[in-house]
Amino acid sequence: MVNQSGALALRLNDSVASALKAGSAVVALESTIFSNLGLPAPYNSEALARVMAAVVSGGAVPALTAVLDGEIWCGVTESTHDTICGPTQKVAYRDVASAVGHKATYGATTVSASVAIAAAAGVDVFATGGIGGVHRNWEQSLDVSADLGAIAKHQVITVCAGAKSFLDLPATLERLETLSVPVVGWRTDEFPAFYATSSGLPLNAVVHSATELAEIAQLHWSLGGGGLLVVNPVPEEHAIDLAELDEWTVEALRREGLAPGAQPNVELAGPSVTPRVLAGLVDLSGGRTLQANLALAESNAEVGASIAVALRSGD
Ligand code: PSU
Ligand code: MN
Repeated sequence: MVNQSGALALRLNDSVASALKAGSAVVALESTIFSNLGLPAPYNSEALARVMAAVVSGGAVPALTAVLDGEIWCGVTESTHDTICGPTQKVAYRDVASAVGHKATYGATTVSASVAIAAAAGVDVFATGGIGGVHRNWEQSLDVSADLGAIAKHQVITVCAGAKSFLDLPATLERLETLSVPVVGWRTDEFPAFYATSSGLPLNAVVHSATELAEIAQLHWSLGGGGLLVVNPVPEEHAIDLAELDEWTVEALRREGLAPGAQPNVELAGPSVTPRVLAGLVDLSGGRTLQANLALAESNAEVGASIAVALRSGD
């Protein structure tokens, strides 16, 4: 996968290749949320279609990342969408090289892998649902998502609805501060809690427009900064009350042996935690977290497209 000049060989579909060549707006997307590890079928295909359409209607080209047949893609072709929505292995940043080496049929990229691939392709905006972060009980498990380090490292703007609500949100914000990642509220001054519009945790940066955000990003980059995190709350009509969400979360974590004080379930440690807890929440909420997940992913794609467009017009 490394060409003769030593540069990484990335596969791009035609529309992404032309957009990058023309210097027009592109928004990278991850594949894990659309795979069997993210949303259950048939909602994953619906989510993929809605997210792609939202990027396009926002005036940008979607670039869905994945490892397919041992090749790294930034903008898979539409013919692979059924594969994308199917069974897979989770490929974080550290796993990309070995997935290529082992010629993985389908490796679903997480946030950490996607921002790295986006940066390598020259794409400066990435949209997802919720990022990984510091897990509750981190004192015992040391489980901190690689998403945070990758966001800090690459000059890519990540648009999300905050970090997944079953994480330790105050600790996640502390970690982002240590990593010097600006956390910018999209028309909000509180850190959103994924399915809930607000966590009660204050933010010190708020923007009301894509132009404003693009200016902050350019300045951060000219100071040698890495990624920025834009946090866009779930659309109001799908928002779930924080207290109710917290009850379900405690129960979903308990089911996985992850409640505070419980012995961690070693079998479930690491990358399989996120999919299992998300599935537990869908069950406990009677599907409401699923609808919220679709709506917030679509909304983040729209915001991402507007930022990608604003970054181009400021050039
Ligand atoms: N948020 C979701 N569903 C997901 C994820 C996040 O609603 O499937 C995935 C993303 O790909 C994210 C990853 O990068 O979980 C983080 O996993 P971990 O906590 O193992 O780093
Ligand atoms: Mn983890």
